[in-house]
Amino acid sequence: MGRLVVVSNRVPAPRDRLQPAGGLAVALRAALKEGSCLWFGWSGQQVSEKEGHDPEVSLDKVENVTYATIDLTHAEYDGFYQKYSNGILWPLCHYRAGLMDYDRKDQVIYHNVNALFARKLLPLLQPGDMIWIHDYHLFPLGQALRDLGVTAPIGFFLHIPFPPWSLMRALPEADALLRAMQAYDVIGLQTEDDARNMNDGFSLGGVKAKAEVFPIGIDPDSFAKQAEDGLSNPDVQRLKESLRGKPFIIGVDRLDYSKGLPERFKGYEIFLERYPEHRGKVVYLQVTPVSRGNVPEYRALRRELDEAAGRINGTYGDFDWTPIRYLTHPVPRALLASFYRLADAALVTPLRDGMNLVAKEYVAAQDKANPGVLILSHFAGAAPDMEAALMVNPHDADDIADALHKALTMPDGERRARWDHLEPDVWRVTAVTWARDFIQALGKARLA
Ligand code: GDG
Repeated sequence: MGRLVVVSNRVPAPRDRLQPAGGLAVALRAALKEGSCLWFGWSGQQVSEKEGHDPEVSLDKVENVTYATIDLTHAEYDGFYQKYSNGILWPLCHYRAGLMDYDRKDQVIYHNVNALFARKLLPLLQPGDMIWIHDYHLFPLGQALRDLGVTAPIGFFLHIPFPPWSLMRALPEADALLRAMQAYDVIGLQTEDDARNMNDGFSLGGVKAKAEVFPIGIDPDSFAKQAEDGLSNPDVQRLKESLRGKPFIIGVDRLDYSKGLPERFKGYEIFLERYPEHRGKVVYLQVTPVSRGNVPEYRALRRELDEAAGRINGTYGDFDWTPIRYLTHPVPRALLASFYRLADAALVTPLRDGMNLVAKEYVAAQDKANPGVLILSHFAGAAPDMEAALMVNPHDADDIADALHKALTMPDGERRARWDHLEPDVWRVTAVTWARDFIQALGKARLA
């Protein structure tokens, strides 16, 4: 097998390179035990504008992976990352055209940065390489590389949803973006719906390209082990003691409007109102690390959630009981796994989500003799394979409230039966099978 070249907006920070913390890094490490790999992307650093900005590539080799990164200027970061990727493509792909803040200037910067990535990557390429590009920041990168004469197989994977074409067309350059996707030999999406939507776009535009489904997963064995091993950690013990045997609900989401958090808080509020027997007992821990804090919608969401958590705690709380424990900073991964294991129920209620790995992590972390209940949105990419969860419509706070009551009063037999149905898929579709299947498809494209 030739060398794999991975391109994503961000590459793991130096401190995460020896011990990859999760996701893509873990999947690639497992899939690439033997081969070598180049991982190219933005360093995460912004530098001041200089005349004729031409960033240097900085290289760092850790085991079989060479990390190659470039800095972006403030203007590139703003136009490419904040505005076009996260202020336009992200809301649109999550079916929220109304939140799109479109400006043609940002589109130009987006394409310039994609062209810059192509130019900086080109001299690093070797004969026999396969290139795997990730996510919406880099839709046109394949075409930009082809424009420079690259003939290697190039694949693209979209981690987030792809909406129906009638909605995607709200993007002024939607047709052009899809035409550029012809540069890819393999296009991967998370779900059948996403692939169908993109293929509809291709066929309506008379474009020759095909999207296929490569669902992403986690590393369930190591996650399960982490969850169990972590139980003796003093911080996990501290959480356990603070619960004093009371029912415990967990939610873990980046602070993002796609995750359905205001609706979820409202659902919890209705639950406390409608089922007073849980008052003074149940504890709901919501871990919501702040992300993209400079994008206005995210700042507004944070204010809304601060207010809702304050209102719920103020209204229902007591001097010895806090209904919501709401954190806006991250919790270390080793603790999080064991927190899931202690939780009687998990709330995973995105309005739209490419996959949602938290749902899979929660299932993997459970004690099979006494598993907790997953409450899952119909609109997570994970939903079609996890219908044994308590499925909810995340827009319907009453539905969430009733599901919470049902989860906390569910007979043991039903809880175990539901988990028994969920478990096999979490172990069948993993980060490793995802990366392996995609890389195999790309390898075949080379031979075709
Ligand atoms: C995108 C797509 C798709 C969260 N808080 C903490 C923490 N996390 C970890 C979770 C999980 C990861 O972050 C989040 O993954 P998700 O899949 O849930 O969501 P996105 O970040 O939106 O990811 C998504 C994914 O890409 C992969 O293709 O599934 O649909 O939107 O692993 O555990 N980890 C730690 N502390 C936290 O406070 N350590």
